Amino acid sequence: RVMEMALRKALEKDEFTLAYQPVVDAASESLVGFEALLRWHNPEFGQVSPARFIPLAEDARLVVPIGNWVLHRACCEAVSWPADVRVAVNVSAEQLYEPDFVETVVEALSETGLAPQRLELEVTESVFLREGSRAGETLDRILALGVGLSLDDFGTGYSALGYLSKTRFTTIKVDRSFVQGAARGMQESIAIIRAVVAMADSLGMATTAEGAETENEVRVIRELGCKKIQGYYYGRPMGAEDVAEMFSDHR
Ligand code: G
Ligand code: G
Ligand code: MN
Ligand code: NA
Repeated sequence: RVMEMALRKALEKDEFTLAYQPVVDAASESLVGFEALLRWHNPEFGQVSPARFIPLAEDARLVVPIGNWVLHRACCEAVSWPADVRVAVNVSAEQLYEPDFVETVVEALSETGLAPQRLELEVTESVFLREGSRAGETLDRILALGVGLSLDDFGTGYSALGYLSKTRFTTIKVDRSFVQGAARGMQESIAIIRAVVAMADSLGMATTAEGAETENEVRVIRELGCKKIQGYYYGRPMGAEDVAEMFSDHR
C-alpha cells in the first residue's frame, strides 16, 4: 500500500532512471545494442527492483504512464549513440493493450528523432494470453514501422508456439535458466537451446542468449549458435552517462 503510494508519485518526483545492459554479436563480440532496464530510487524504500515494482505498477494501473516514460527516455538517450547501436525497451502487456500504443511509439520516435530501425520492443509470451486484445495486430503494426520485436524470457511461460507462425519476431531471447543449464552440461537445456536456434533460423529470427556470466557459458552459447549474447560477462546494466562516456572515449 505504502509503496504503491510512493510509486504513484515517482514519475513527478523524477525518481526513475534507466540502466543499459550491452548486447553483443556472438561471433564478433562487437556491441550491437543495449537493453534499457528501469531503476527506481525512492527516499523511503531505497533502490527497488523492477521485479518487485513492475507487478505493483501493473495492478495499480501505473504501468502505462511509467512505460511511456521509459520509451521516451530510452529513445531520447539512444539517439546520441552511434547509429549502429540499438536500444531495446521492455513493454508490459498492459501497455500493448492500450488502443493508442502504436501512436505512443510513433510519437516517441518522432519527438526524439530516433530511427525506427534502432528501436526494439521486448514482450513476453503473456501478451498473447488475453482474448480479444488484438496483441498480434498491434505487434504487426509495430513491425510495419520498422521497429524490431523481441520475444523475451522464451521458454519460461506457457509456450504455445502458434503465435510464432503469426508474429514475425525479430529476435527470440533464450532465458538464462537454459544458458546456465547448458553450460553445466544438462542435456535437456542443450537440446532446448538447439531446438530454439533451429526454429528461429528457419523462421528468419535471431536468438539472444540471456544472462551469460562466465567464459564457459559464452563458449557453450556460441557453439549452440545463438546470434547475440547479453549478460554480466560482457557488462552489467550501467547508467546513461557511462554509456555516453564509453562512446566519447572510444571513437
Ligand atoms: O533489471 P532487472 O534485471 O532487475 O529486471 C527485472 C525484471 O524487470 C525483468 O523481468 C525485466 O524485464 C523487468 N523490467 C526492467 N525494466 C522494465 C521496464 O522498463 N518495463 C517493464 N515492463 N519491465 C521491466
Ligand atoms: O526479463 P528480462 O530478460 O527483461 O530481464 C533482464 C534481467 O536479467 C535484468 O534484471 C538483468 O539485470 C538481469 N541480468 C542480465 N544479465 C544477467 C546475468 O548475467 N546474470 C544475472 N543473474 N542476471 C542478469
Ligand atoms: Mn528483457
Ligand atoms: Na529475459
